[in-house]
Amino acid sequence: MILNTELEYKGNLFPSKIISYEKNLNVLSFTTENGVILEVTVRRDSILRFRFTTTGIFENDFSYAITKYASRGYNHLEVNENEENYIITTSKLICHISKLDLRTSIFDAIDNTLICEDELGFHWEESYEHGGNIVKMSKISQPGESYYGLGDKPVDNNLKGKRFENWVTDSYAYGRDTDPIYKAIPFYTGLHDKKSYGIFFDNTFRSFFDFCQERRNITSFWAQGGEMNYYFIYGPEMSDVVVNYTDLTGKPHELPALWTLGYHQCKWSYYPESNVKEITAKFRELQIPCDAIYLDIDYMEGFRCFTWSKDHFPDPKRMVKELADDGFKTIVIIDPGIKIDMDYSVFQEGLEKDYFCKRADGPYMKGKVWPGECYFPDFTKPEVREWWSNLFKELVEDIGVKGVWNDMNEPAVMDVPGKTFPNDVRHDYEGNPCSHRKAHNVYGMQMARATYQGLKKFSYPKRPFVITRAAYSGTQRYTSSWTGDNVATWDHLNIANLQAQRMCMSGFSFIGSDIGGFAEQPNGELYARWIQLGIFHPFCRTHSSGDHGDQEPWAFGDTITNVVRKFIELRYQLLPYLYTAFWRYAEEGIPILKSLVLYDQEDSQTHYRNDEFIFGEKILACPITGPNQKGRRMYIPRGRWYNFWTDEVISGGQELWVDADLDSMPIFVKEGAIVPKYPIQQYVGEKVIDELLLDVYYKLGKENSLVYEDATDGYDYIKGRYSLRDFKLLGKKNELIIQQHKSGKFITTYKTFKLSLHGLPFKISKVQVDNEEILFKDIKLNGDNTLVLNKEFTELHIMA
Ligand code: MIG
Repeated sequence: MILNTELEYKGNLFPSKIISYEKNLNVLSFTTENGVILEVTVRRDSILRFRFTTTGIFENDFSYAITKYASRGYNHLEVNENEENYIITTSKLICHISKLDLRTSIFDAIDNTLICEDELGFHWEESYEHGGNIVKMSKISQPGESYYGLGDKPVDNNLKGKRFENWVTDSYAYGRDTDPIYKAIPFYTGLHDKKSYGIFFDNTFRSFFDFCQERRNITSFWAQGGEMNYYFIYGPEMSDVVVNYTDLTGKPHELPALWTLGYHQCKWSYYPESNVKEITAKFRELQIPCDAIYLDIDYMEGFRCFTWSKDHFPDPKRMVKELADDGFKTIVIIDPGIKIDMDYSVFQEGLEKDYFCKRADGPYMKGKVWPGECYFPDFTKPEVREWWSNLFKELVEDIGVKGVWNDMNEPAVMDVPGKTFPNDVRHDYEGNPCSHRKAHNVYGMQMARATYQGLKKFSYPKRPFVITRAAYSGTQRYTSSWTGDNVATWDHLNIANLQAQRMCMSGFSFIGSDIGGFAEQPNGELYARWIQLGIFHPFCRTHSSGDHGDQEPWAFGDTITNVVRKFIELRYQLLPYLYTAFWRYAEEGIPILKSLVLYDQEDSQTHYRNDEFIFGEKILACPITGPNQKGRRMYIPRGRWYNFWTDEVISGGQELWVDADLDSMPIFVKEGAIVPKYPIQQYVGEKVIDELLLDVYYKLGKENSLVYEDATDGYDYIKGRYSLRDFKLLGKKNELIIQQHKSGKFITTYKTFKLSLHGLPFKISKVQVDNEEILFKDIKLNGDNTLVLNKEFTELHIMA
């Protein structure tokens, strides 16, 4: 009889010395005496994947995060060895792997700078309770190193000195430093010696990151199960790190329709129909642009997904059509919990087809959410996603809903410890059955993906639009997102700013906050300041819980209404500029918002900045973040910038006071920029664009600007029907030259550009278009330095 019930605690275990090495094309395997295998895959010259097993065998290699469209291929790969190390060399990196214990050090292949170095390196602890290992990694933090990324963490940009957890969690009224919250994006960027690299720890179990908190010079990450499986991504530019991470985990599968970049109005809840109509009518009456109106959970019958309340919305199809006729797209919420109700067809079908999640011993996973007791589809099973996607047929195809908003998909469960499923719940995980410990962080992602598949199918030939609250790395391929249940306080305006920037540097640019705050009520000033920030976020929506009063642009009196209108109008004017930034994101993975460190990492002043950010490529914005302010100090990054309101030119690389009364905010435009603008519209498509305004900011020297346009919706752009204008500006003392290179087959509705020349240092006396002098009367040159000319030019000379 065995009497000893004490477990043998072995503590941390480590790889021992390498006894064999094998190379299979770009996959290098190193096996140690104690049975650890390290597999290094050279994905690109700048991307190495490190994967460890302690059992002599790897599990099936499957990841929800990595996209099949990721680029692969490298220019150079060489493996050598000396007494201590194996040495892997690509054209960008040199990686040493210690023969003694598998520890790695990575160097820049060009100048040999040490970039990233293991401390203990890979180690593990056996998990008696669940089996498998707690997998761990520790690295030495280099002198002066800073850290960025990790998705939606509500903290200052630089993560140094802090520890974080990744476990997707419903976090009503979270605050600064609350952790974890809604998203799990286990990707960070390190920056030292003006060089930047990234680490993506592709492990969906509950994971942790410590940036020099526990020990001053050590950064570590670990997970409660699964494999030590991470990608090392080298820059040295931080923007390249983010671009490569985004390439690996995916760019949006299509551009969003232009209207999704307009202003959206939401509340929990607008109902019944008459209330919805009142709100939309008020937007038009007050001439405040708005493209989308939201229905929260009360539009349903007893919170049953895919149903409508007969009392509140007797004829949804008619209503949705009437709203559409007035330019409003209707967006509805869909949660994962399916009400246990034998008379409810969605429930019946899910039950019959065995689509609901079950506990380890067989019973269904039963949990309480809005509809009462529910079962939950297992979205990690492809067949279930297919079924779910088809449930949208009526909503989208027949009723005409234009977007779906997935909430509670962490998954959130009420009145239970942990606020989610218990750990033992089983999931299919794409044919790799596992417990909730492994599937939790991807559950919401897979729900949003299934919703996306439905929207894509039934919106066709238009583009789909989905919003999700929960996310794991890669979710950006399918959907946009918001930052969850924030609060109407000034600090939350700061948090929203940080979260949007952080999501953008974590590969997920289609992000915004509940403008004004979800919980509690803002005063007019806070709301106006938040709108000013919100118009620079890729997703721009006011939302509130509605318990604390109204939160529409007109809810705070005329002064505020006018400020709000002014900034939403600016958003609409800047739509072609934002759309171009989105196109660059979808095409190349370039984040739409750039924190100053991402914009100029060589300037160490940027490493701890939080408030200022670059919107697109050329606009610098900074919100006012407190009450009663008439301006603020802010850091202007290096280069020369035009004050957006006054055209005053200032030199960056310094902190400055900038005036900004309530009807203004600090906005600057990079010199040399050409910023495209549309006329103000009440909704996208209200007007036929008959002239493109180009704001041209003179610079002594060169600058490039892009303008991307297409049909604003649909898929023709994929077949080449887009219009891309590449402008090259060259400013001289007595001359301004603009060259235009046009590509794509889309023909824009307008025939002319209206150029507005800012900061021109001379009086115009001659204008030449494609080598021919043009008479002033033919170009409509005005005294205020605006000129109207045909959009087809390739070279324009404006001369003194
Ligand atoms: O338990 O649907 O974050 O945006 O309005 C609250 C009601 C559920 C949480 C979402 C919020 C939404 C609300 N939901």
